[in-house]
Amino acid sequence: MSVIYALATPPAQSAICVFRVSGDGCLAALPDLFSSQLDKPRFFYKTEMFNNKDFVDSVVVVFFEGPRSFTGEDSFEVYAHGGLAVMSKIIECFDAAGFAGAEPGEFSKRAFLNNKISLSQAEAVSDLIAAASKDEASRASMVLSGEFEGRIFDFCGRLDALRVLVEGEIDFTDEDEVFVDNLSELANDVSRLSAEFSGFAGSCSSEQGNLNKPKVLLAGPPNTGKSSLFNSLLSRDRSIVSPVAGTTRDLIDSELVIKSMVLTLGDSAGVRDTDDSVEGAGINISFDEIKRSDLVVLVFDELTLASVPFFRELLGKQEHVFVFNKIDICDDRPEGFDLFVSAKEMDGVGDLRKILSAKLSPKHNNSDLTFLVRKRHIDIFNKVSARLDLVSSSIKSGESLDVVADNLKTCRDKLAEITGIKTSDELLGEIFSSFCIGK
Ligand SMILES: Nc1nc2c(ncn2[C@@H]2O[C@H](COP(=O)(O)OP(=O)(O)OP(=O)(O)O)[C@@H](O)[C@H]2O)c(=O)[nH]1
Ligand SMILES: [Mg+2]
Repeated sequence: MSVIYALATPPAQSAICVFRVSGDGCLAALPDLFSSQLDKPRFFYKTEMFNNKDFVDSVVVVFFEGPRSFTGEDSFEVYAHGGLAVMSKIIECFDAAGFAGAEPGEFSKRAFLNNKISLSQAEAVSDLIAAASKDEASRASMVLSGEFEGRIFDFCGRLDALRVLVEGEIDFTDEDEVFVDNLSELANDVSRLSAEFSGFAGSCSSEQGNLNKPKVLLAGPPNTGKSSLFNSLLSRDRSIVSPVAGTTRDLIDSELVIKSMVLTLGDSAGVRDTDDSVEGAGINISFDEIKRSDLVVLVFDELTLASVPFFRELLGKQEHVFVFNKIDICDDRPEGFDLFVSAKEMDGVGDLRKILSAKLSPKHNNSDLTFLVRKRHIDIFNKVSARLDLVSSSIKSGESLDVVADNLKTCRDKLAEITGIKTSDELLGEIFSSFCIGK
């Protein structure tokens, strides 16, 4: 295979950047590229990189001899200073050496083609990198560890055992040999397999990022400090704060991480009667968002207590937290509030985070989900489940065993597409093109 290279770290100024190079013959270029003699694979060498006698950077290099490398090919990695100019000098250097820029996912694709990892493991590498929460990362790791594939292989083995029985019965029907002596037992075996498979499929989810990401909305009357509290929770000035009532007109949202939970936090327009059509449109959005949110944080101050009953009625049974803000300028602690804070002084903001976490995590934990998989896997699971149901009903209704055998074969072939044992070039191209470059 040709020699490919890619920047494996983001193309942005940073302490270090890492380049990967892979492909047969790439190690022959090492003496021209680096000043030190690199003898041993898997050792880090501090050396200097040159582009045809022009100094490029002081770098660290490690090389791997295939098949003992990520891709299974000869490869090496360069750790350089993370400046944009350094990166472009290294790219020039690799271009001059005749290396080609890698396509997205090309390193993982080569690892798969060289049997270093399975297709689902290659996909899990990509998902692990994209994971936004600890939960997603651990579910992607479960796939990467091979556990997911072990389960698929187990189902394949059990399908094979059923196929041997059914196909044996078809092929040797005229002979004395008995493969299936009781059709209803066969139907039961298929039903059991189908139920277990559905249970397994239920422990997989393809949704990433949005998976159970709860929506929390800051709402209430104008000027109570919703945007100030929004910014305090995010620890940055994302929403405009001003003493003018009706500052926030649109819905503003951002991701907020509390412990290992990622949630969407929204800041909304303060609700009041208004003749301003733009503000009115914003207020309508606030009403809609209140209904769509998993938890509404109602923010009041001393001047807006009269509207508390209106909001209580509006929320009904919806999950909510009543917050009284601006305690730095008010000593009263009115009844009926869950929390007293000062967004300005960051007083009580930590307690609000704790309340959000406590109210949301029991409903939004994914402990029953084990594997983070791709949408294509879910599509395959649905097809396999439907076929298995068909198999058991066709046995029960006494249909020809040829139909049963055919459906079992389809299930088996579909499952093989998950691990990549039977996958078309077209599908491979589609899968790896969704990866990012350098992976
Ligand atoms: N003293 C004090 N002032 C606050 C506090 N929180 C917000 N304010 C002030 O209250 C005013 C309104 O704050 P915002 O955060 O814009 O209020 P809002 O609820 O988003 O207002 P609208 O978007 O107009 O509905 C600003 O002048 C803030 O500086 C606080 O904890 N203490
Ligand atoms: Mg606001």
